[in-house]
Amino acid sequence: MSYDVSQVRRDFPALAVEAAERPLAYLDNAATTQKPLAVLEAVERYNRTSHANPHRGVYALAVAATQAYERARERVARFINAPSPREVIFTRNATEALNLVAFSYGLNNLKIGDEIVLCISEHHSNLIPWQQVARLTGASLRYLYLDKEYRLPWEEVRSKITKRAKITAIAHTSNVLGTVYPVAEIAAWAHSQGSVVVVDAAQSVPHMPLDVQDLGADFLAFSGHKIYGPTGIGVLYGRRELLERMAPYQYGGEMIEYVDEESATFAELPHKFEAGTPNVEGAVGLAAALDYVERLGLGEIRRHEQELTAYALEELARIPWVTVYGPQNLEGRGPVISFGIDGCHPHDVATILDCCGVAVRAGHHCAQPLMHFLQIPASSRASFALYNTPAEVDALIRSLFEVRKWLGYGS
Ligand code: C6P
Repeated sequence: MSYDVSQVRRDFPALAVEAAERPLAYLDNAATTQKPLAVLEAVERYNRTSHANPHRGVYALAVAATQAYERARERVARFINAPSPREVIFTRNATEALNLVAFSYGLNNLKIGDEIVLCISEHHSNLIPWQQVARLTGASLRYLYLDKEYRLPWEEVRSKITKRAKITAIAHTSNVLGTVYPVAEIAAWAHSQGSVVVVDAAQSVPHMPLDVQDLGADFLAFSGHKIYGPTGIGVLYGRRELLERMAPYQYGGEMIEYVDEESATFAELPHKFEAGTPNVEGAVGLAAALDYVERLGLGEIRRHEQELTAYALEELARIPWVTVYGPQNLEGRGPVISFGIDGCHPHDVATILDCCGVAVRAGHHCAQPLMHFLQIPASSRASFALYNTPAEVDALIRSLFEVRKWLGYGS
């Protein structure tokens, strides 16, 4: 059966919301996605029937909570093809997962003379933790720069990831440009130089099948709320051998083995990295979201989102006062389109689009070094998800003409 987007939309109650007296065109999915009924119901069911503090009680309800939480971990492991659920650590979000790697692995394994290699398009969450760790250890940062087509030249990879590189931390997909970086090839090269590879998959995991083993990721991070799950739950995958050597990131309840007045020993993986009462309902919701996405099929989702992206790029290319910041064709790009409109500030663009019932994000998108590199202060950004439609692309394009009119241009 072909992908039926109108059927899919019925699964998402939030899409029925109106804006400016018309159906809202929600095109801010790179920021966060809406949740299907399957997720809302799974969270409610858990709270109604199985909620207790996991891993602590021996009574039946606590066992049910523990099982729900650990089943969710197994679900995540299967989704990303992690060799073991022990390599899946639940965090608050991708940001916390990346901080965990930076401060638990990076801080203890870097020294003066070592290099941390990042791409210039990194989100602040995969950049500032490394800046801080570099400051604390004396390691230095090295950036991979992009070409005029917003792609990463292989020469940059080859010349910058050298034997000095101890960590290569790169987003799979840029949240601004939509560029999908060839992570498997980069990881193979980085490993040949002796570097550990950290993949920020926040913007790729909702849009393509992802396999941590095929990618060659030593660590991989993503957030539940960008893949139709709840906020407040994220994932860090880490290779067991590395996680086992790492110190805990936070200290407290349930991450210990034995404690006396002066010292403590720590629990096995993954609990060593999950101090305090975890977000069980978040994990349950995330597992339901992954089930939902797999039921639709990531291949089908990707095809649908690529059609929308191709259509939007084609329409935007026809408008002389629009500049798209990102690859112009579908090859190696995701469903995120940043753009500028001549003579209009991106915040004005987003505000007027809101008056037309179109939700997009404007600003630096937590990627200020990229903005400096592109020599722009900000951009507007439309980003698509599995439930968006060509009619919503039309609404965006139509409304851009309104923006120009409101701001005093003829067309
Ligand atoms: N980008 C955006 O609108 P958190 O906030 O922890 O869930 O995700 C952080 C993050 C990390 N990496 C990338 C590539 C991201 O895009 C994001 C979040 C959102 O672009 C919010 S700033």
